Amino acid sequence: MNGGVAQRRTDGVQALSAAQKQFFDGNGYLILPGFFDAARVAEAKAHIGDLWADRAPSNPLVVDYFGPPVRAYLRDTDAAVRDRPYKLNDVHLCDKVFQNLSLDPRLVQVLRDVLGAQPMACNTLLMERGSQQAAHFDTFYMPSPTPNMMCASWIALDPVTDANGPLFYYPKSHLIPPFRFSSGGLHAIGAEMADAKRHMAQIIAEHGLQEERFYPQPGDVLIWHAQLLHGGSPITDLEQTRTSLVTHYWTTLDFPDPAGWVVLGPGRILQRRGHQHVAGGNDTAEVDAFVAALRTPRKYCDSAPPDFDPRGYLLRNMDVFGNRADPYVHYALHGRAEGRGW
Ligand SMILES: O=C(O)CCC(=O)C(=O)O
Ligand SMILES: [Fe+2]
Repeated sequence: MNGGVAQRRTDGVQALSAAQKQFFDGNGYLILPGFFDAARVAEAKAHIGDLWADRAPSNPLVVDYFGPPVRAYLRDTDAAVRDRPYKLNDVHLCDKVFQNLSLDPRLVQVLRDVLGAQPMACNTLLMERGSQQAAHFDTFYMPSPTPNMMCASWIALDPVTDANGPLFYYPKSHLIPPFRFSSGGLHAIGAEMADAKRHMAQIIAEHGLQEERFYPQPGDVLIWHAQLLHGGSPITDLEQTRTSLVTHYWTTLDFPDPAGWVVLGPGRILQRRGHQHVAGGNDTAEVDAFVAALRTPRKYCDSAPPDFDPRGYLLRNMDVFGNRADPYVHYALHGRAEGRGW
């Protein structure tokens, strides 16, 4: 694992050397030790309490936990949920402290080196405990329009041990041709997940992939490739927090229209999109407001069938609306091949 550790440069700039880039390309991940200092880590950790304390109706944050209910507004969620594994969605859309971690100026430089393009944060997950998530490819959930033009950063805000559910990953798994669903794409089709699971078990056995675990200190960062097989190990001690921020990045190559970006500063771009959807409210009104605010890149509007109805598409495919995906973009990239209607 040491080979994946990037050396810290003394000039304060952390862009990748040729050897580091080569390591990432060959192994599918890279570790950046001590990337964020203790003050940044302490600020972020303390700030989570502020997010939970904000009970105002205007707090848009949505939390997933092992329910029921599984998904709820943070403002409506019992504080006791904080003591169990949960994921806070897309805090980067509205919170400066976490935006500044996900899109730290030095981090985006590293990501640009890794991607060979301008990164654009598309999703974040803030957790205070391990995810215990089974092995997966992130492309099951959010494949970039152009394959492999995607990566993720995992920022440690706590020390990680075997007891608090370390991130695990299979080096070099990104080099194996990915599993394709019946659509021909990488986006998961629920009914075919059993086949995808068999595929993952098979490539682990056939390629002799060896699991590695990430045992960071606070402030360490791990970056992984779109197609790196990874997940969260089981937690054996729920008392130990494992605070971490995961950010997934696409690139502006896939979303070239600046109307779809929020620019925080040079090279610091996040995708312009809404928060996750909590079912049970007034879905129709929420879909209407979302559709009215769409700023779809022209090429996706032009590619839709003449009778395509974005509102009907979202109402019929609430999972798409749940991710606040642009209906035109989603249909062009996934929905058409998946046989989705409107
Ligand atoms: O932190 C973890 O346990 C896994 C997170 C993960 O796989 C992700 O957010 O893509
Ligand atoms: Fe993941």
